[in-house]
Amino acid sequence: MNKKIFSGVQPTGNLHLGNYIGAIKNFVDLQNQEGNECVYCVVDLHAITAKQDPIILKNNIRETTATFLASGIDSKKSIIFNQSLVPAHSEGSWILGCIARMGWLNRMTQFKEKAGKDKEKASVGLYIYPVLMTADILLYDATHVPVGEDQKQHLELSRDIAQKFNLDFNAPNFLRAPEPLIQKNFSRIMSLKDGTNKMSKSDPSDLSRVNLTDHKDQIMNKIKKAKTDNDPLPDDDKNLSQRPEVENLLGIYSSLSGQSLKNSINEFSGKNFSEFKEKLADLGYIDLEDDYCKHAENSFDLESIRNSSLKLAYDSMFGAGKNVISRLLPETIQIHDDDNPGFHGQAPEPIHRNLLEFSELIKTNGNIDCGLATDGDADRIGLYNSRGEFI
Ligand code: AQP
Repeated sequence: MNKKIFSGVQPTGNLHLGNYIGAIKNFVDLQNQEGNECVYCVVDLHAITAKQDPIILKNNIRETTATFLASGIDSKKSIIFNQSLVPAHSEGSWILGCIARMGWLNRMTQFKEKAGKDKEKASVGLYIYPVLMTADILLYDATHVPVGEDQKQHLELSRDIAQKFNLDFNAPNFLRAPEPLIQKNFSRIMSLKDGTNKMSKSDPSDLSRVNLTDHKDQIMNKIKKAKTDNDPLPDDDKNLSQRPEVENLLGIYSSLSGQSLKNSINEFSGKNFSEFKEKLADLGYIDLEDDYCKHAENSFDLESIRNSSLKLAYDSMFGAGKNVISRLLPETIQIHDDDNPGFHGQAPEPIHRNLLEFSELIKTNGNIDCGLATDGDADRIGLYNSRGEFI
């Protein structure tokens, strides 16, 4: 079966080995499988659930896109854009927020972890983050969502929301419940400083993670300083769960070398940590640097990829009558044409008006050399003709 893939990454800082092993490596593999249709989104609306400096955020959107490209995501094969340029994500999130139940959201462990002890001070956005994520996925009628293990619970929530919507409105299969695609092994990479915490962009210590843009010597230094314990490297996997840091390092090694944990243990049994760490640091250097710099420096390329992808993203939502958002609202408020029960009429003031207008514009200008683009400050979206003029 051809898969329709959707996934996103927050532009909250440098992407790290956890993002790479848990998600991006998988994005590239899926993109390269014949017949798959992939949408990879830089989810900037998710990023603002925590306070962001707008200038740094803008820069991070660029850097995340450059890292996507340098990691092997190909803009000719996959759709790449940033979420805030497609208003349907926020619109869908509101509608689906009216379907999701408080009790469901109260169970989300990521909110508990990120909000910490003082959850009264966390943003409402952080609390409803999984609803926005549900909208992201359902908008594109995605069949599969590649994510790290930490997002599994959110994916289950997306399925619950889709199923409740279909049930509430007696619309079987109207929204598709997506399947998570989670690596079987090493799907949760932990911090280099604490094997019980996941590797994360927002960890204040840069020594806790290997950034995909780190130089070789930086990686060597971080791996050398990575926490281990006083026991030797194990000769079997028994008791590894009592040694989370060692288990994590061996897991990273296994994942990057494409071998089982058992084989990695055999490879290093009886050897000392310095030898193991040296080999791990070699593998941990994913050679993105040249490609990354090339993409990061060429902001014109990034803009044009985003702009051409945006059109594809809209097309993908509108493709084959699958425009979920334009049907969500009529479905929700149950506007039916009695003579034709299969047809759902339009809401009087459809909140998806912008989207429809854009779609019409794109269709009517289909033969003209133009595309969706932003103005110079990337704050406004519209149609440009081939001379770079707003039309
Ligand atoms: N440590 C991890 N191990 C495996 N997979 C991971 N992912 C993130 N961290 C790990 C996966 O990477 C994808 C993108 O994640 P994200 O950036 O959207 O959000 P996140 O999960 O919250 O990642 P971070 O690094 O922890 O970001 P911050 O610090 O900003 O919250 C997802 O598929 C995720 O599962």
